[in-house]
Amino acid sequence: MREHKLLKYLRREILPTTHCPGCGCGQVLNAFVNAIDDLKLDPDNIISVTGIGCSSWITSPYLKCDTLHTTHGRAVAFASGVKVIRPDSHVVVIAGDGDLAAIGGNHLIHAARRNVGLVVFLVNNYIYGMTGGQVSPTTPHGDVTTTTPYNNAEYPLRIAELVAIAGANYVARWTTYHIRRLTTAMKEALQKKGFAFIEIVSQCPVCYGRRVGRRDGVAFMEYFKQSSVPSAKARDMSEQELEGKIVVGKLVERDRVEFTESLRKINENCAQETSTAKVIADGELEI
Ligand SMILES: Cc1ncc(C[n+]2csc(CCOP(=O)(O)OP(=O)(O)O)c2C)c(N)n1
Ligand code: SF4
Ligand SMILES: [Mg+2]
Repeated sequence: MREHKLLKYLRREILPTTHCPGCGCGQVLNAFVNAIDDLKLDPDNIISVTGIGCSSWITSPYLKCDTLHTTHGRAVAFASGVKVIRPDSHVVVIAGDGDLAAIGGNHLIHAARRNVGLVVFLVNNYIYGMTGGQVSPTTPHGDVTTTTPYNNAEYPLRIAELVAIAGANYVARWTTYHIRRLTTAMKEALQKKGFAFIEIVSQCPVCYGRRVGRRDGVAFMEYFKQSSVPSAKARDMSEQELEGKIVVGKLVERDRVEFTESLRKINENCAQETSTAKVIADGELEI
């Protein structure tokens, strides 16, 4: 029997995954593995860094590459360290909206500002899924969650726009409905130098969907299809018209110098200056 071409990228001994039926995490893994396969990337050259949450289980431990399952909110900080030592590897962070936009928000903003050469996939399911459905910084205004039982008084963070303003070289937003566009965007992000970020709007039917009347993955696919607006069209729409819409597409692409490349240049210059200084000092000693 012929084996599925993508199975070689997965640790089959621990499949099936822990994700609930209808969860978007499987779609994200599918898109990512397709992107790796299309680009013919060597998994030995990919280092996956995750935080804590259902989304952080997408690659760790299922993807057959080096995976670093870190602490909640700190995936970007760990990954930045990894990138400094392994600049030629694809260092990929996958984590949730709680992990990257709440507790880890400052790490995210400043890694984007520094333009560290990371690929970051933020899986935005609008909720803290793993811990039972608490409100997150991306939960829509007015939604009921376990910690906002009378509905959410806060307004959601437009996290992709924030990362774009912070200075990332590549920023896009897609949903799990746009699976082919998402795969293409992942390939673009993996090939981009500098900080590359994709907000992936995904579904948690169990902890979020049942509270807002979308009880399975199909209901979410219909919702994402109906609510999405291409970024080019959104530019001509007012804030009121964009209320409740999901703006999808590439938001930014630029070519600022990558952080670890700048660091290496500084180090090289310092090393040269130090050796020149040493020659002079030695010379003086000789005299
Ligand atoms: C320092 C710390 N604070 C809180 C927690 C508890 N905790 C674990 S996962 C999580 C939220 C997960 O939400 P998100 O990052 O959106 O991931 P999801 O499960 O929705 O994919 C929280 C609060 C923790 N493990 N560590
Ligand atoms: S709780 Fe939600 S996010 Fe977590 S695995 Fe289940 S459906 Fe997915
Ligand atoms: Mg979440």
